[in-house]
Amino acid sequence: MKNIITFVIFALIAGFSTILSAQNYPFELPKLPYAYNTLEPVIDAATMEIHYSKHHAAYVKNLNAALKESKYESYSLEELMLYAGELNAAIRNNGGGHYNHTMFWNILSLTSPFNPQSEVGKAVVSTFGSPDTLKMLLSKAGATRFGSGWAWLYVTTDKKLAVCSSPNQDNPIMDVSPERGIPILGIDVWEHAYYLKYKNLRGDYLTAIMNAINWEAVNKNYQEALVSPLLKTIEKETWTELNNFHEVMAGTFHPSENGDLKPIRERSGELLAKAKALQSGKIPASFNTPDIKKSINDLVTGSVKLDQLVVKKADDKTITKSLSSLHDVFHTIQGLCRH
Ligand code: MN3
Repeated sequence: MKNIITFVIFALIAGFSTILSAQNYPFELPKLPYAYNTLEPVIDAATMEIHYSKHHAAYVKNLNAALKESKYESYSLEELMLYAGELNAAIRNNGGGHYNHTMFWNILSLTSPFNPQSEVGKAVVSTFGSPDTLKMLLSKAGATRFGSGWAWLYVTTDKKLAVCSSPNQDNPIMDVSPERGIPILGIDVWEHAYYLKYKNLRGDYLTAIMNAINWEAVNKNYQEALVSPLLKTIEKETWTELNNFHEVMAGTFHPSENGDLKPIRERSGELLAKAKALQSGKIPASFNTPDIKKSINDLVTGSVKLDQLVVKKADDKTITKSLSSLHDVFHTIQGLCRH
């Protein structure tokens, strides 16, 4: 019975989550939620038609071609964003293009004004002071992005609102982005988004489009981002001290599984130093629990013991056992490795 209830709750949550997170290969061009001329005069019908039916369609087609028979065929669109740093340029650029444009069509409207009573409205006012200040910051981010790219309003891992821009088809979900979080409003500043109507005047396009934001859709994106498991994943992936410990753990434990104890005999002191740094560093909010704190303390205790065994030149079997139990403790924090 409990399993059934859990399943039903999970299915409900999954059903409410964004369309994007459910997407998998082969990806499809989503239906445009309005006619090509709906956003006139801010975006003219010709620009909208070319942007959607040529540019976005090409991203989807090229993404599928690049993914075909690659090891990334099984990745969701969000997973492709998360691990963009290891993707080839075709998957990264076309995957980003598909993700970003799918959001872009949905956050535009001439009939959904800013609502200070909405959840995102309250957050915008408390973060930026007013919607006009936010619009100014977004316009500035878009105007100062050299070449092609995007301006973003996104939810940080601390669940705050922030503004940034990205080059090409990158976005803040990507591990290659200096600013990390979940985008809830993205403005395309590629020339193909405005050149037919605004020519070289990107600033005029930005001023106009700030008054064509679908704030109801942004509010929905905001509320979904706050509870998204993706946000917690990004939070963990940006936990520097954990990543540093992981790097030494992976570089010593995996060779030991194949009987090679040289790496741990050389790096046990380094592993201990990384464990201590993890203990004294800031724990991200979602991970700041008594269980995780205990595991981190256990990591330090275990690393001290392991380092002492290495110093005393203990035999391979003893070292392997100590490292293996340390690895088990690590995974109560880290979760399962992706590789
Ligand atoms: Mn575009």
